[in-house]
Amino acid sequence: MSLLHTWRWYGPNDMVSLDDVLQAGAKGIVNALHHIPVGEVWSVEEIQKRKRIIEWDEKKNKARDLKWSVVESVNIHESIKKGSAERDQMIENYIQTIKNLSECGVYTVCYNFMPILDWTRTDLVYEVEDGSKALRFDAINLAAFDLFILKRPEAKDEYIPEVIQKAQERFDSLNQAERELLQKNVLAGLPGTTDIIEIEDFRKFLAQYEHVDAAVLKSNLKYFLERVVPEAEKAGIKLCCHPDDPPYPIFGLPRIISNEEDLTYLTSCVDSPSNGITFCTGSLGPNASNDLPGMIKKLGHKIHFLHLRNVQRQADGSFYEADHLTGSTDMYAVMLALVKEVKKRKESGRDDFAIPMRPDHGHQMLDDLKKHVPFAGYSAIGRLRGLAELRGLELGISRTLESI
Ligand code: CS2
Ligand code: MN
Repeated sequence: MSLLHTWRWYGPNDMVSLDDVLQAGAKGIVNALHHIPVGEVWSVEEIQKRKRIIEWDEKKNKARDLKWSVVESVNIHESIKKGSAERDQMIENYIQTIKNLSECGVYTVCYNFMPILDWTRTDLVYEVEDGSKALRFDAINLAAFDLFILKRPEAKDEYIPEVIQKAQERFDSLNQAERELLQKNVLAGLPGTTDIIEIEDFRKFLAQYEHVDAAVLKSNLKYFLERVVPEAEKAGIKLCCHPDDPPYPIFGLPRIISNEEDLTYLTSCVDSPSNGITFCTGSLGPNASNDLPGMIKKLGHKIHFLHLRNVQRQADGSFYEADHLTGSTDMYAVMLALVKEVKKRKESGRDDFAIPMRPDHGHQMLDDLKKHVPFAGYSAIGRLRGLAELRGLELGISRTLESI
């Protein structure tokens, strides 16, 4: 098998231990220094400290069979996305951080370019058929939050009358506690933190994006890449941009990494092996017109990091996170395209054929249902199941292709 099987680990406070990760069969750790505020330089000392925690087993006094393979994420400071005054300083800091990572031997760096929020869901404990719990995005609940809780003035012009009507009915049917929970769910979701944005702050942040439409955000992405990618290339760093989740604008905020055209724009901003993609099937999946295996065929050579998970699309634009092999995305076709990409890389002599892959989120299930899960989507057993299924699928496809 050739993909590098990895696991997102949130650091010493994670509910899943590094010994658990080893039992899950992962070889690589995906980690970030979440305690350092966005925009500040990650010092060599801080990086080394974390690397040692991951790679060295103090109790046994020997190396663990785990490497810190990917940084997810060195987040992009809002000034870079908005194009505001501070951005040049923030870009300089970003460059220093990736140089420091390179000095410590960590070479793959994920980021995203979503304004203000990371992924957005309305329900973090949606019960699926088998009793396990998943993350869900309910399009009507989102509109209800936008129109009647956030009360964004432009919102009423952005939804069609039918959705506004349904959102009104939904809002009326929710009691106060349910409304508060909806607000909390929507405004959570910055990976690695348990912070929830205050609604007043969210309104302020939104106002700062008033003049940033998709064209401006795109040119700000280009500005960033033109300055950072050459330095990344010199340092041997592979940057990889994670797509928007969900893959369309919400709250009037532009989202520019949502489909094949966007990913093509991203990679064409600066043509370099250091300017790549985090291919997240779960983030691209809610848009039915995203042909995921087709995108891998065209853009596969630019993929530096893989997030594999499935979503089940629902009629009104809602979706929930399904099991890894079932749902609206044909995971077999995705894996087949990936195995072929690995083969192509091997044949052309590329040394980065072992693309790091992680099962993105997983369901909260079995014993984990009794536990407190600080980071939604990141309990152990659902991801263990996901990784096992994906690894089996990969093994089956690779062995079959080799034998015919
Ligand atoms: C992640 C992303 O938890 C997740 O879904 O895949 O949110 C990811 O951490 C960031 O967007 C990447 O910068
Ligand atoms: Mn992802």
